[in-house]
Amino acid sequence: MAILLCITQWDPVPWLERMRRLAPERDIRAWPDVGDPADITYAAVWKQPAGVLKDLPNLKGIVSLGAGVDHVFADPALPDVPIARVIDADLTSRMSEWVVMHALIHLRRQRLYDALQRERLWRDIRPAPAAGELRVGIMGMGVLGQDAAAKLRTIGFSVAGWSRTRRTVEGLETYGGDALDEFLARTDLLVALMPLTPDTRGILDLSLFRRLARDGVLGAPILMNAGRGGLQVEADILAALDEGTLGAATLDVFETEPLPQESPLWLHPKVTITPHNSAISDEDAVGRFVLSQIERHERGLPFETEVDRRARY
Ligand code: NDP
Ligand code: OXD
Repeated sequence: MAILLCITQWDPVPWLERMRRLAPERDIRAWPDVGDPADITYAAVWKQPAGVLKDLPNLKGIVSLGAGVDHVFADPALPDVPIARVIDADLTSRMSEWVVMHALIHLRRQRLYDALQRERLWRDIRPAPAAGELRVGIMGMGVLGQDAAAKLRTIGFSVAGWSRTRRTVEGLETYGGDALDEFLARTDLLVALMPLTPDTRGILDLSLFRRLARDGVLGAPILMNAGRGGLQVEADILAALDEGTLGAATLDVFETEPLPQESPLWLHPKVTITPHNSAISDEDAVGRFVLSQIERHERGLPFETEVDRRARY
């Protein structure tokens, strides 16, 4: 009975040390040092190489080391065992910090004030709308979307949410999958917090941007994406910014990560970039969560955060 950490694109060494420290009684290994594949009963993964998990004959479950599981499903030879993902209060809270901070930066036009400061210019930009005049629309009303919505509402933003199935959230305007146009038409600041699935890939494209509200207080609608880079068509974001369909974009995730040096997004004056760290996690908390899910499963209970294999999130 061993746990295999199967990690690429992050340094696996600190994860191996962390998991061994958190569960010293356990046999924990890190790919590619699998040992006897028959020993492995659980895998904790971040972007596992395709085909590695299918060679573990006694695998009983897979736990994503992140909230998203698109990286798990990218493996065409994924074994048919339950898959869990991370839900962690610290991660959720940090994502909401990112959403609230960047929503306020747009509302208060902080990027313009940064530019004025560099020119030593003392200028008051008007109009200066109040939070309640900015209609924020959150695409993806799951764990992250709902927390961000609640925190934005506390500040006074006018918030609505869109999800596959319509959610009922007290005090919040909500829309279901078939009401996308209605949702977009009332949205000045679009926040994408959706998983990457076959249904959502490329959803943030020019045709969608053109359906956003055109009568907002900031002049042109704004895009913020912290879900996954695969949701967005970067060429369309650039085209939308250049034709004025979008007024600005704040992006934490990208089609290719790290964002290639030659990407025009880097130096675009209307683009703000963060390096896929909007929800930097407390890694010990994530490690403890992963171990708690494995312990549950060993006791014969289902994972608390098992994902739907058909929906892929
Ligand atoms: P949840 O599974 O809790 O919520 C996902 C939401 O997206 C649900 O409301 C769901 O609808 C909605 N959704 C899924 N597919 C569709 C669709 N086709 N059309 C409309 N709505 C859809 O996920 P979380 O909130 O925990 O996380 C969301 C994503 O955020 C993760 O999958 C991950 O990609 C990303 N993430 C990014 C991080 C970063 O650092 N940038 C950190 C952590 C997560 P319904 O309610 O009907 O199920
Ligand atoms: C996640 C992420 O999915 O960090 O948790 O992107």
